[in-house]
Amino acid sequence: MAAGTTHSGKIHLLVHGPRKPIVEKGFSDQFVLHSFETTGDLERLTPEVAEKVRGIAITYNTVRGDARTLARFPKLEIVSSFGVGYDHVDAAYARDHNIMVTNTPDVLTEEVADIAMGLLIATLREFVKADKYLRAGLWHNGQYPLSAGSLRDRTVGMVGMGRIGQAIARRLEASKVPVVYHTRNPIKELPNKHYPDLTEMAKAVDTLVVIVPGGPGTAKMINAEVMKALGPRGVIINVARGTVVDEQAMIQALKSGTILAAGLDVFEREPNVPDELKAMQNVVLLPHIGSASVVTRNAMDQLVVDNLKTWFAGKPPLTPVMETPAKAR
Ligand code: NAP
Ligand code: 8YV
Repeated sequence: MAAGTTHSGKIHLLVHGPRKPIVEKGFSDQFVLHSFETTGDLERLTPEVAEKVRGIAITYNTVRGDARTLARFPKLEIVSSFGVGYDHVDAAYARDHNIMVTNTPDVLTEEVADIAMGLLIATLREFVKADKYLRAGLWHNGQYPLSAGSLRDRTVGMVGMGRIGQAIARRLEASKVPVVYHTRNPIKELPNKHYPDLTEMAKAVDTLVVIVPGGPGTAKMINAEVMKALGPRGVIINVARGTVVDEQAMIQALKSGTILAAGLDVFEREPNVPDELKAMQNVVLLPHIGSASVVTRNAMDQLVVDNLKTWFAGKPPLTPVMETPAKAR
């Protein structure tokens, strides 16, 4: 018998979310794949199939691995989720029910850091407005106005200094921008100043780059008080999760001049973006494209597959989340 199979035969996997060629083609005939693209589609799942499923691949964060969903699978051993953020999976429920959860860290770190750096410069130096100015033929009437924002006279406060936060900080430091950071735990290997209090850091800097996980622990942590502390030169770049910033408070702060500008890759209720934000000239808005290149998304898809294959080969998965640390089956 091949490693990882049982006497009752093949390993049944649920593929939940958009179809991905790397996932669909990634498994040998030792596996049986059941594909359901949306949460609505999952309602067609029969109890006979649910009873057999031992692994789930979540292929995008538009579908959820909440407790209700996971509870439908009595033999579930592992949830292999796409994306480094896994706020769409109930990892505490999984831990309590002996279900392994994996995510896709590292393979997207540099890509997301590139987007954060690009978004920061585009916001400060008004790339989108300047592009529209040129296309409208306005250059013939005169030079584009000087930008109020610049990277040259700024200090960046990183909100989150993990894998991606440190990759962004490296880019900023290469650009000669001073960097400080706020996390719950200081990192002793880092020379940068650590602020245990976010508002105190906001008072000391003029730019926040937000790259913490989503979920209840970080919900609306960038609130009206933090924005007031950041001040009228203040710029917020959010590449984390929309839930981390109080979106309504940010709209008010941008309107009133409490802060200068924002660059946003993520929103509270994606893909819905408030009309008020879309109407503003001092924001740059991206449709959650932090990791969205072919090369990086392929690497993420492959890691979703490899975590499942490694587990069912009887080995610890490659990238378990911290709630369900590595162990073999
Ligand atoms: P990571 O290595 O786990 O880093 C997370 C950082 O956040 C750590 O420095 C952590 O430090 C800090 N943190 C966690 N909870 C905090 C809290 N309550 N208050 C302050 N700091 C807190 O994760 P990563 O790989 O850098 O990814 C970070 C997040 O980026 C992901 O979870 C995801 O939501 C987001 N992301 C977005 C995109 C995109 O497309 N826009 C792409 C990839 C990732 P402490 O534990 O010491 O607090
Ligand atoms: C994904 C992300 O695009 O990895 C993350 O946490 O936000 C993005 O890379 C997103 O999770 C879609 O599933």
